[in-house]
Amino acid sequence: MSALILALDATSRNEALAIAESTARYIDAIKIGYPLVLGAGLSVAGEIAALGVPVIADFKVADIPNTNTLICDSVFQAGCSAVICHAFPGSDSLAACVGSAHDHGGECFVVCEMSHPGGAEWFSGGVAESFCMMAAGAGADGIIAPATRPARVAALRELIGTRKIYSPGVGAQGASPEDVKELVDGIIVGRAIYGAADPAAAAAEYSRRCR
Ligand code: 3DU
Repeated sequence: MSALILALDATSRNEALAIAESTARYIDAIKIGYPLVLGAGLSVAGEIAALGVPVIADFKVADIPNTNTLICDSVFQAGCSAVICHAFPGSDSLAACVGSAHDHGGECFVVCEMSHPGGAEWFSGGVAESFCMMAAGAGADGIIAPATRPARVAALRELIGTRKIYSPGVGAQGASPEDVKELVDGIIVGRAIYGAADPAAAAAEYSRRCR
């Protein structure tokens, strides 16, 4: 049983808010990122949060510690509840993201392994495990792991223990909720919901399948 997180990668404010409103009752959080924020501005985060849905900022933050702090502080001041960052810039950069999140009463999630085919080229084979240990060491609230590779999610679950795992790759990337719903805390679905003819009906169906 898993939560359902909508990856709202629509690029217009009005479309995004309409989808957020119509799907809100079926989803547990909305993940926003560059596609929406570059089109609509960061203030859209607060507008979505005002609907009563927690907002996760997927900026895959990956810079020096000071810049990471500036980015994450902006994200939380805009009304987001969580931020997603990369581990590869190092433990000090990661600590800056976790520190900002916790200073604002929010959460920080760390990308450990990506869900697209190219994600297996680099992240698998020990790197993801290292990132997972870095995430735990930094006090992160959870990690991002690929629904497209359930065996890898299971391996990372062994390392991350009871911290949360959010998992993208369901729907357009080919994975099903049933592949990982017993392993993860949240399933991230984007195009299969926001790109559906009836996003609310699609969200209702994914919600049913995540439970
Ligand atoms: O493929 P979808 O349309 O369901 O969208 C997946 C979302 O999750 C999208 O926002 C993408 O940027 C994000 N994501 C991954 O797909 C894979 C990752 O490893 C991390 C984030």
